[in-house]
Amino acid sequence: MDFDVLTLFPEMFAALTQYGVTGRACEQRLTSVTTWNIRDFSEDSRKTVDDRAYGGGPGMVMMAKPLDSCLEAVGRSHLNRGINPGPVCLLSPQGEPFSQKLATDILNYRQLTLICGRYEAIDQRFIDDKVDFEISIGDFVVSGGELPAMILMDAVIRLIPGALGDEDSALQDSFMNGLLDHPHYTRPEVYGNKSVPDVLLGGHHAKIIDWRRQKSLELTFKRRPDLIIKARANGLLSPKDEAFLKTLKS
Ligand code: 4GS
Repeated sequence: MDFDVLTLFPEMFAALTQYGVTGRACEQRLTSVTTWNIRDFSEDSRKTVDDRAYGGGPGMVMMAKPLDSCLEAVGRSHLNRGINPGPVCLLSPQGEPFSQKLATDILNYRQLTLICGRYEAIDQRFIDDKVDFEISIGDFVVSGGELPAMILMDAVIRLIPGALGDEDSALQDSFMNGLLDHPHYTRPEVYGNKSVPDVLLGGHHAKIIDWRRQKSLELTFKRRPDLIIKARANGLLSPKDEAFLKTLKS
């Protein structure tokens, strides 16, 4: 899975490409992140990429032309290398809410181009003509699309087979089963006045699986009842799960 990223701050992506799991995936060529500086495609000597909004109001708007030219260069690079360009995605609060489900869907693309906005907004004509879909990382506003793009790529890259060590399979992650994660413990066995739950020390594998599942269900029921309803609708809750949930309601 290869990413092309249009941005005014390409240096920021070192945070993704040079550290931890995502850094290793880049090193191993399991993925590639190619950044394109939108400012390099500005037409004037001042390297302008934004202008005042028609109709007035505060904040600047990113001009369509530099974005268009930059995207065209990305397209040419794909053509030159004989690869099929995938869709163009804009990170914006107007997009579809990002989720583990979306991350697994995106993993199916060979290539994805991400547009990172800055300033107040992007000229709508560029969005209408060139953007295939918009994704939001949450109902809040950040100062640029770079962190949202990195969050999206991080969530996708760690799903690429071989990106995680064998022992921490992505399938074990919280949310792959539609529920919140259960609590985890490591050494020492007693910390302060608190001991690790007995069941985790007993070595009874089936009991441990059941305990973790119940803790997941309990926490999800308390904090995110919306996820319980979704998991039920998606057929992710067994009769045993439902029986346990009944004990929580009373
Ligand atoms: C988000 C978000 C965002 C919108 C970028 C205003 C600068 C900003 N992008 N999910 N212009 N939430 N973008 O806040 O994706």
